[in-house]
Amino acid sequence: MPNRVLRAIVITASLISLCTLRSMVGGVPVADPIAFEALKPRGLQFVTNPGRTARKHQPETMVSGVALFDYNNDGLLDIYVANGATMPGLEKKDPSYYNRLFKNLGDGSFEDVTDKAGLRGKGYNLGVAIGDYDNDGFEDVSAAAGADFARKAIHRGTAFGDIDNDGRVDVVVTALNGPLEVWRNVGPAPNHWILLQLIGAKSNRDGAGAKIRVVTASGARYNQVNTAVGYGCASDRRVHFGLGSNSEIKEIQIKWPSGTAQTLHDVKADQVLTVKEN
Ligand SMILES: [Ca+2]
Ligand SMILES: [Ca+2]
Ligand SMILES: [Ca+2]
Repeated sequence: MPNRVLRAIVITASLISLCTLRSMVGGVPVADPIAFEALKPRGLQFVTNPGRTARKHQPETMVSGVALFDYNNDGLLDIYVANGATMPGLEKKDPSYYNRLFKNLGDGSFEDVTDKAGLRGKGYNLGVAIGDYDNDGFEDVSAAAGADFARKAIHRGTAFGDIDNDGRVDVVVTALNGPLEVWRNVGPAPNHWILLQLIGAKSNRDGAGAKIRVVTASGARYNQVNTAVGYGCASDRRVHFGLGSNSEIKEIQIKWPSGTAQTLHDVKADQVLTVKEN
C-alpha cells in the first residue's frame, strides 16, 4: 500500500476517533452542543451559473456571494444571491444568470421578488455589498447602487464602514494588480442617521450578535452587530441605520447575546452613540 494512502487512512481514522470521543462521555453518548439541520425552504430556487468555458477563467471556479438582510424592514432576514454571466461578454443573457432576491415570508418559505425589486443585476457579480448608502431607511444593494458599483474591475476584498464619521457609509476595496481603493461616500446627505457602537459586559465585549431594533415615526428598522459584511473582509462593527427624515428616535431596543434586553428612549439622530450593556 503506498505511504500516501496509508497516511490518509491513519489521519481519517484519527479524526473519526476524535469525533467519537467528543460525542461520548464515560461511554454514554451526548448530544453535540453545536448542530445544524439542513432545511429545504419552499421557494428558494437558485443554481449558480458561472458561465463555463473551455478556458476555465478564474471566476468560473468561484461561487458567488450571498447576503442576508432585511430589505423590507419587517424584521425577517431576506436572501440575496449574486450570479455569474457569459464569458467573455459578461452578459446576463437569460434568467439562469440573474441575481436573485428572495423575500422571507416568515413561515419557512420564500418568494422570488427579483423583478419587483429590479435586482437582476448586470455583468458578472461575485460579491454583494449591502448598506443604506443614502440613509433613506432602506438598505441598498450594490447591484443597483449606482455607477461606482458598476465599474468594471477585478475587485476582491470589500469592507464597509463610516471612515470619516459623517453618517454616510464608505467602502474600501482591493483590486487584482491595482492599488487599494477607498470610496468616500460624497452623495447628497439630506437624511438622518445613527451609528451604534455596542460594548458588551456579560456578552462578548464587541457585542457581536446583538440584535437591534430602531423605532422612529416612520416605523422600525432592524440590524445586528456583525463584522462579516462584504467579501473576504471584516467591516466596521458599529451598526449604521439610515433614518430618512427622522431627527428623533423613539426607541432603540437591543437584545444582547447574554439574553439581556436594553431599551433607550428619545435618542437624537446624527451621532455616533456608544451603548454599554447593562
Ligand atoms: Ca424582510
Ligand atoms: Ca437606501
Ligand atoms: Ca462616511
